[in-house]
Amino acid sequence: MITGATSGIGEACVRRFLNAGYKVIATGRNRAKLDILKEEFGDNLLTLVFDVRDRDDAEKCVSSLPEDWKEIDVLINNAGLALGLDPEYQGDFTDWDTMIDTNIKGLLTMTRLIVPEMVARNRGHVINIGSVAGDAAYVNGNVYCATKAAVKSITDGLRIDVAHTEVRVTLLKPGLVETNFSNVRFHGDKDRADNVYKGITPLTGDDIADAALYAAQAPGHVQIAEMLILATHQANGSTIVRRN
Ligand code: NDP
Ligand code: 8X3
Repeated sequence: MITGATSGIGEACVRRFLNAGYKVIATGRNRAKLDILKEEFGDNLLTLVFDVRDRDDAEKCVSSLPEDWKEIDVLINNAGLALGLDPEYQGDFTDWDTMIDTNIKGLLTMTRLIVPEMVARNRGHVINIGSVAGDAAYVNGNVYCATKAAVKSITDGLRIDVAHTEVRVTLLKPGLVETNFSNVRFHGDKDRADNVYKGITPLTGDDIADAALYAAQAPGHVQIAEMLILATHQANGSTIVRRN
């Protein structure tokens, strides 16, 4: 099951896991995009339309899964976003709420809905998409960075809480990945979004999907706890060396 499967890293994960022979439950808000994926991939793909912030709807969708789709081997908690890049003292309340509700509470909702069945079966894997932004705050990153720091703590906490089982827990921390992320962050300001990736070869969604698949396909006794994946000219959340 992959959340936020309609774009970027999530969509790349859908393709990678399907091509590796998994059956995939793609979840997202964009029904039209999910329908296009369904048309492309057919019976090995099941789609669920819900917003991860809507707990009741998420629960309803998960419990509506057909019997032969109920055993989830891998949950990729990917749905998330940044909104704004402003000093904390000038931040937008609505943007803050949306980031916190999606990146933290949405991820927790999906974990709470899916992991009990993994624990009961003594098998499963949760892959959370954190970020280099969670390692340390960068200029004007404040609340987004905080949500990804929370994802790190939540992931570590889950790993502790399922350590008596065969369930594995992985945190992937990408750096700059060229997706729709910056368009969303800058509320559709394309020039500002394009600037984020100027002078550097950014990662792609496929690069992160490769890491997710590697973690999922590691032998059962191997738990890839955490991976920081950066473009070659990015050293951390703040240090990016760009070509002129
Ligand atoms: P995209 O904007 O391309 O994709 C984000 C996906 O999340 C979309 O499918 C979007 O759906 C979905 N989504 C957002 N909010 C919700 C919601 N409330 N309910 C359900 N789905 C939702 O960005 P990325 O692929 O880059 O982002 C994926 C994840 O990777 C995020 O968690 C992001 O923080 C993280 N990340 C991204 C990095 C980057 O540089 N791009 C680096 C590090 C981490 P919709 O189209 O409906 O909005
Ligand atoms: C996304 C990467 O550096 O834009 O989490 O925050 S960054």
